[in-house]
Amino acid sequence: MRTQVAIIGAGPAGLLLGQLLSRQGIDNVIIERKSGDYVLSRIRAGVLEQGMVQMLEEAGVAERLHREGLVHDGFSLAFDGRRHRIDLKGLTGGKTVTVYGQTEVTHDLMVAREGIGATTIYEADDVVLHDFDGASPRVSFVKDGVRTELACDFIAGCDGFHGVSRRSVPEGAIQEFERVYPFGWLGVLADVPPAAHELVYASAERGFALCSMRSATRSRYYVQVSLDEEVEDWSDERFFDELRRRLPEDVAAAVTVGPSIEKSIAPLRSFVAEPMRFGRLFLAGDAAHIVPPTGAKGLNLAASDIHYLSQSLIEHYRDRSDTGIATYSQRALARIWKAERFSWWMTGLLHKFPANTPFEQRMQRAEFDHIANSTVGSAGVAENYVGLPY
Ligand code: RFL
Ligand code: PHB
Repeated sequence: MRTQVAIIGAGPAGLLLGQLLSRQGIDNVIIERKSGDYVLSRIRAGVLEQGMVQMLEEAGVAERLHREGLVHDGFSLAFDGRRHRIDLKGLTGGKTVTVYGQTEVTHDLMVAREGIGATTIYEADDVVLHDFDGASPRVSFVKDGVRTELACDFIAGCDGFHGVSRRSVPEGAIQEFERVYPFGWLGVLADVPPAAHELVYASAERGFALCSMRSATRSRYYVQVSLDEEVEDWSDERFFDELRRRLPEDVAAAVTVGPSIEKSIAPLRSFVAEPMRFGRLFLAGDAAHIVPPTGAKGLNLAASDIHYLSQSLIEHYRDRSDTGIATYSQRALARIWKAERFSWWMTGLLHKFPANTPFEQRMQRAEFDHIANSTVGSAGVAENYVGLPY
C-alpha cells in the first residue's frame, strides 16, 4: 500500500487533516486503533472557537453545525456565589463561540470522509512508525491478524496523548513540559434542559463546578473531585446535590435533575512536547499537548495545529515549497503556549487546590474581583476564550 500522507488516529485532528488534504487532491490514509463506533462514543469537548468553525466550513462539514450548533455571545464566571458575565461579543469586536459536541464534529467528518471514498483503517493493532528520519517513511500495522505496510511521504501523528507517534521519537530528540493537577473533573451528561442559557464556571468553597450543554435539551455538568474518587461512588443524586451546592443560588435553583447518560472522571494535566516535527513525522493535537479543560481549548488547539499542518503540506505538494514544513513546529507552538497559559491560569483561578494557603485563596478572590470590576480584565479573558488568531 502507498499514500502521500499517512495519518495515525481518527480523532478530530486526524479526520480534519484528512478532509482538508483530500479536498486539495492530496491522497491520505487514516489508521485508527479503535472502531468508528468507539471513537464516537467518547464524550468530550463542546465549545468551538470561531477559527475552528471556519476550518470546518473550509472542510465542507459545517452544514449541520450551523443548523444545530448554539452560538454563545458570553459566559459567566462565579466566585463564592457572585456572578460576573464575560460579554464575549461586546469585548472582542463581535466574536462568539459555538456549542457543538466533539462527537458531532467527529461524526460529520466521518460521514464526509466516507462520502469522498477516502480510506480509513479502523481496528488497526500494533501500529509501528518506520524511517521517518529519512526520505521514505512507512507505517505498519496488524489488521485482521495480518501485518500490512503503508509507504508514504509524511506521517501525521494525530493519535492523542496515549498514542504511539510521540513515543516513537528517540528520547533525546524531544523535550516534555508537564504539570499534573491534584484533582480531576467528574462529568455528567443528561437529557435535561440546561440550568442557564450560557456556560457558568463556578468557584466555591467545596470546589469548582461547570454548567455546560450540548443542546436546549441536553446538559453537560462537571464538578472538581479529588483523584482518589471513583465514578461508581457517585450516584446521580449525589452528583446533582454536589453540583447545586457549588453554584450561585439562582443557577442552582434552575438545575433540572435527571438520569445521567454518561458519567466519567478525567484527570487534569498541562503538557507540551517540543518540537512537533521530527524529519517527516509531525505531531498534532493531543499527541503533542494537553491542556486542563477549564479554558475549553483542547479540541480547538487540535484544530489550529491542523490549520498550520494542512497549509504546510498543501504548500509542499502544490507550490513545491517546504517553508511551511520547516516552520510548522515553531508556528504551532507559539499559539499552543498561549493557550496553555490561559488554561493553566483559568484552572488556577477557579479550582480549590488542597495545598493553597489562605493567602493564595485571597489572591484567587482578588483576581476574580479584578476581572469583575475591570473592562480590561474581562477583555483579556474574552480575547483568549474566543481564541487567539491563527
Ligand atoms: P483524540 O481525540 O484523543 O484522538 C486520537 C485518536 O487516535 C487513536 N489512537 C491510535 N490510533 C492508532 N494507533 C495508536 N497507537 C493509537 N493510539 C490512539 C485514538 O483511538 C483516537 O481515536 O485526539 P485529537 O484528535 O488530538 O483531539 C483532541 C481532543 O479530543 C481533546 O483535546 C479535547 O477533547 C479536550 N477537551 C476539550 N477541548 C476543547 O477544546 N473544549 C472543551 O470543552 C473540552 N472539554 C476535553 C473536554 C477533554 C475531556 N477529556 C475526557 C479528556 C472535556 C473532557 C472531559
Ligand atoms: C463541555 O461542554 O464539555 C465543556 C465546556 C467548557 C469547558 C470544558 C468542557 O471548559
